[in-house]
Amino acid sequence: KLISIIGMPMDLGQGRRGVDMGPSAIRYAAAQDELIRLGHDVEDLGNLPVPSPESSIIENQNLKYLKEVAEACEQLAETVSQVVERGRFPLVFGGDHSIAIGTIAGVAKHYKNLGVIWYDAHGDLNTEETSPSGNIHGMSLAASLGVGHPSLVQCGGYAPKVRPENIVLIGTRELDPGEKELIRQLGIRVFTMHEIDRLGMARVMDEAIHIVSKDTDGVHLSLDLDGLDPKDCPGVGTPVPGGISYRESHLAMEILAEANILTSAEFVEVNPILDQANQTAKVAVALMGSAFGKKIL
Ligand code: DIR
Ligand code: MN
Ligand code: MN
Ligand code: MN
Repeated sequence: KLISIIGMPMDLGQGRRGVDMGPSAIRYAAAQDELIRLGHDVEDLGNLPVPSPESSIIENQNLKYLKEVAEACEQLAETVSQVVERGRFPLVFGGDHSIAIGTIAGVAKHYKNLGVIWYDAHGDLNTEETSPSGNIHGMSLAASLGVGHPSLVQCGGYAPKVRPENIVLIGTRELDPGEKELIRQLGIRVFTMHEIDRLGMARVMDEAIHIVSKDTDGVHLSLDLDGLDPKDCPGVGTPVPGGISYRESHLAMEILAEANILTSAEFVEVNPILDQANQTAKVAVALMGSAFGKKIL
């Protein structure tokens, strides 16, 4: 594959400092070398500019740093779109999960129907009205579905980016009341930890792949490292116990690589300040390896 790495040092979408260093941590864990070893052509476009909290102000406690997040996502959408136009695979390093608004905006305009895999402990299906935190990283999937504030929903100048029937959530274990309501309303397929425990990851991935590739012409993987168990990925801002294991996650990525359906991906929420010796970034890179074709034999 022809892969273009884009770093998005965003920490305005949530409340804990340090996730802006996620792209550096992932690069330090040698992501590019790993992908080159697997035979891919890899270019790194560097980081896009994102304002720091010190140079920004919170105007609305229910939509923190709305203007800054929306502007940065517009830039990301433009950069991602250019990568797709050049026939390359956009691989975005976060940064908090608010950046998915930009990544998906940049990708989705090149597809009639984009499938999305949301690998996360959370649903990220909040809006200004339902969010208990006002943090935009908990609203990015809703915005991509066309639900939420116009500055987020209209990223890239069009909406919606994805249809509810073409997305799956995997690893879900913490949902706010408004998110549960939206899931019911839109009929979104959610593979919670319960389904992973009961069916096993192999069956969950088979079903998930069926859903995101049915009547779609592209599939985006949005992987929040807090989808994994905090024992394996301690360097995340909102850890939730009882998560997907390291092995299950490798299996999930290997099954995705076999299905060969991915057309873009992002790895988000790596926070080196909260991490133990860059373990979470190393897991991100190991999972990228599997997603891009690494096999044991
Ligand atoms: C919570 C946390 N549902 C919120 N969301 C997180 O603030 O909306 N998403 N951590 O990854
Ligand atoms: Mn998330
Ligand atoms: Mn999460
Ligand atoms: Mn479909």
